[in-house]
Amino acid sequence: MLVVIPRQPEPALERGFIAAVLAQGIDPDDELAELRELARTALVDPVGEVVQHRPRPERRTYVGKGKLEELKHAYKEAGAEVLLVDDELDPAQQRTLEDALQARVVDRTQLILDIFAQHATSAEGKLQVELAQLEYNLPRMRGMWQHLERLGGGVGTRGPGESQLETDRRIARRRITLLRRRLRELSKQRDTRRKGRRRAETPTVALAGYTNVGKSTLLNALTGADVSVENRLFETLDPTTRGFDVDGRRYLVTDTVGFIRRLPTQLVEGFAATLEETLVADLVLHVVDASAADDRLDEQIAAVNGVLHEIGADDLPVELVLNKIDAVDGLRRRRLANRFPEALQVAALTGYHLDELRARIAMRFADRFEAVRLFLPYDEGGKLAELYALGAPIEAREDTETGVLVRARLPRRELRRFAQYLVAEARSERASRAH
Ligand SMILES: Nc1nc2c(ncn2[C@@H]2O[C@H](COP(=O)(O)OP(=O)(O)OP(=O)(O)O)[C@@H](O)[C@H]2O)c(=O)[nH]1
Ligand SMILES: [Mg+2]
Repeated sequence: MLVVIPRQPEPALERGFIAAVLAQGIDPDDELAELRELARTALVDPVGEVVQHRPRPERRTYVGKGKLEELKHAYKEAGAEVLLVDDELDPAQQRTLEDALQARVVDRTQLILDIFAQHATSAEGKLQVELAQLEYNLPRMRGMWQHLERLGGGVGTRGPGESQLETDRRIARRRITLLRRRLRELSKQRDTRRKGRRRAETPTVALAGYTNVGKSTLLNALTGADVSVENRLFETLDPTTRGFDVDGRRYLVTDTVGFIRRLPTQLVEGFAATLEETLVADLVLHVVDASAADDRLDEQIAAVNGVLHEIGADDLPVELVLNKIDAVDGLRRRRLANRFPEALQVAALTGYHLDELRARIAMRFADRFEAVRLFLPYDEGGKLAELYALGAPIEAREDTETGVLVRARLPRRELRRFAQYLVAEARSERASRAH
């Protein structure tokens, strides 16, 4: 029998209205483009905007008293269902706006937290998001309850001598402690995996960059991985590591969470463990979207450098990679080449210049290894195992009667350990015969 499965309807978009307070001289279009992008990623359709220019947000009403009236009006006119605010609100501002508009108010931090919650797939990612959400909510709990009390809502059952608010906070704090502990354990496990890679001396490259610049696409293209790629923000939350080979040498590439300007502090902390993957890399590929307008490009580069600094990764060697170059015309390519003469122009999507990128990566590590010939006698069998344990690529291996002759690339700092087994190129034949 034929069973017809109805197609999943496209998720309906909520109608969102944007409110932003901007300092004089800032172009609202530029500034709000990102918030609109965030909104769409969170399945909210931005249907209107009110922008207030003032040096800083007003303490109680955020937009200022006079502007609040205009906002109320415009919000209603637009038939919006939720108000999105381009800042992190304090609880009092949030309450004032909710009351005035009789609407749900979501600030920038909460919006980003929601997106992270939607996109978290691994157990660790989910724990990190939950921790960040609790940390965001904890100082706001008082506000929540006061809100209900003022509206005459019930406050539930309380333990003796304890208000509902205190109970909830206690539960939340306990959960935060638990989540932190669990995340520390997971981070330790990752450490162990990482140490394994260290021991193998496999060069590790971390992809860092603003969200949606094409990091995952690049990982896939370089290594044949199949990490999810979407034209939306924060598609990737969990680090993925895959390898590729150049001339028989293996290189590992790690793709991590994308950065954003003003990344909520709760997330920097929550995702510090994930970002550590960037920290322990030998080389950072700072991927940028070459098709972005000049000032957005500058802003994104600055934001990424800021986060790299914050996690203590700013002394790592960095290669700038201009991705999406296929979406850029010849003139702009030349201008970019002038501005960033060192940077490789690539297109992860079409594969353009990826061999060059692989070669560039290999070059950065070239001086780390030395090509050697070793003769390892059978009666010192342990040495051969040691050599393999290094993970150094064995380029050739020949078994003779008395031992094994290998051609390998050794990490420089391991050379001494094998010094007595070194054989010169020309002597190798003789050496193997003599043994
Ligand atoms: N034209 C063009 N588009 C690209 C290129 N590389 C990636 N894209 C597109 O850019 C969008 C984002 O790509 P992702 O690989 O998901 O970007 P990301 O940096 O991993 O993004 P997050 O994980 O969200 O931080 C997708 O629509 C890709 O198809 C490229 O070289 N050229
Ligand atoms: Mg990604």
